[in-house]
Amino acid sequence: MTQARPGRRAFLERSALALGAASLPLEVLAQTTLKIRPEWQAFKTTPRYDSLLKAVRLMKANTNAADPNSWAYWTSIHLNKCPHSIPYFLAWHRGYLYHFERRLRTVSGDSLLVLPYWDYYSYPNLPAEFTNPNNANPLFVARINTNVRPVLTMAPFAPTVLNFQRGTSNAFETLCEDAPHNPVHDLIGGVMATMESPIDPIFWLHHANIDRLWVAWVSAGGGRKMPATTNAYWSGTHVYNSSLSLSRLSTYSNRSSLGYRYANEALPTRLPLARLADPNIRRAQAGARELASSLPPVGSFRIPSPRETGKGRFALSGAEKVGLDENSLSVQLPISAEHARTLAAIGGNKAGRIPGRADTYRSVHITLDSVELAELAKQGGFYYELYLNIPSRRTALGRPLNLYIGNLGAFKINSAAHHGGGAVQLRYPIRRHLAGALADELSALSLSFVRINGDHSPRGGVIGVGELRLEVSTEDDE
Ligand SMILES: [Cu+2]
Repeated sequence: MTQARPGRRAFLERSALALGAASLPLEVLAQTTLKIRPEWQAFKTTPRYDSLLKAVRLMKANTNAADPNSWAYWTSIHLNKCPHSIPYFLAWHRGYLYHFERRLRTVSGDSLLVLPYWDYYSYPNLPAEFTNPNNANPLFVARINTNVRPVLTMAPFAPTVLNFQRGTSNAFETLCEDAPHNPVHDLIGGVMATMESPIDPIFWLHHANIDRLWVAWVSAGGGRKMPATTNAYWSGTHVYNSSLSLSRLSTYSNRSSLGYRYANEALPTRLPLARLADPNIRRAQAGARELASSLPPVGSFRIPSPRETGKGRFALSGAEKVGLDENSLSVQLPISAEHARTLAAIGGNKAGRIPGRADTYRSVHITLDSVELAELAKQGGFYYELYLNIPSRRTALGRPLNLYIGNLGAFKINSAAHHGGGAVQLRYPIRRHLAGALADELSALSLSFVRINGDHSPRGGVIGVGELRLEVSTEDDE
């Protein structure tokens, strides 16, 4: 299929502009038709399916990790360079998939081979071709769960999510990485829960789907906006290794620079049915009384003293040694009247003070410090949604506010451990306008870890949190 264009010359000029000189593949410049990446169910009925199997087989058989024709070469790029929880998550992976797809064509000898995507919003079960444990099946690896329905969310597609890049508020990139990206890694488990996730062939279809959701988000319009091509955001280069890179600007548009599109570029409009019946959703829709009585049980923990926890950071409340297992759990976060005033000030005029301290605090976070994974949990297969329970506040529908602040699973912990070295610390920002609401709670504020399981999730202790804290910070992150 050929996309209507102003003319071939204009296209070549635009492409030349968009691609960095160091990474100019001439065949891309010469390309005038868009390659179409299909959904797996359609892909597997085409001759391209055999080409993919052939490429994966050959690449897995090649044990020279320095050779781009080997499977290990692509895993080591992800292990060493992938940006998670930092800017360029989407754009970096777009370029990574682009280079990988070209390599699949080279290895298979099929110039028409494209990467398929796995649309789990339509087909929440891992495609059967990936789960057949036959030795000769190059798409099989050991995993924990095969159905990702419990972790899907519509949050990134909400009409209020209008910004793109991490670091802005209501940002698609931040939300989409948070979910569905992270929990799909987590729930499938096995290597997918680690930084070596590209070993699992489903990694590539998962990320093609994430890339597709980005394309769909842009084309949905409604005020959703990317940084302009002239924005400094697009200057510089994505680096994959010492000999592989791509200009950031060329990852702005899948069509005009990279020459591909997706068979379906519409945002999902609904969750698969089983998720609609999920018990956690019912809980969130309960009335005030039911909600209060159905919060996950409150554990009892030692409360650390309020104190400075780093430069410009102060812990108002918290809990020590929080252990997570197959059950959901709530942790109380009692706040002194003095510190409630600090929160109210942050919520009111963006500047909170603590008596006796010189700092001016501007943001609020939940910080999980010294997070550890039990040995059995390193392969994932589960995850937790984190909710701040603010019972005195009501949603637009009159329900008590359970504020989703993020999630926690093996993928995020493995990633932080790999990139950060040392003790793992994870931070969950709380929007400033809610700081005043936290201040109103004093003793009623709590944080819930809602455990989400698949069919074969591990039981027993999986995660240890050395200290959980409600912190204020001098950073202004909104
Ligand atoms: Cu990923």
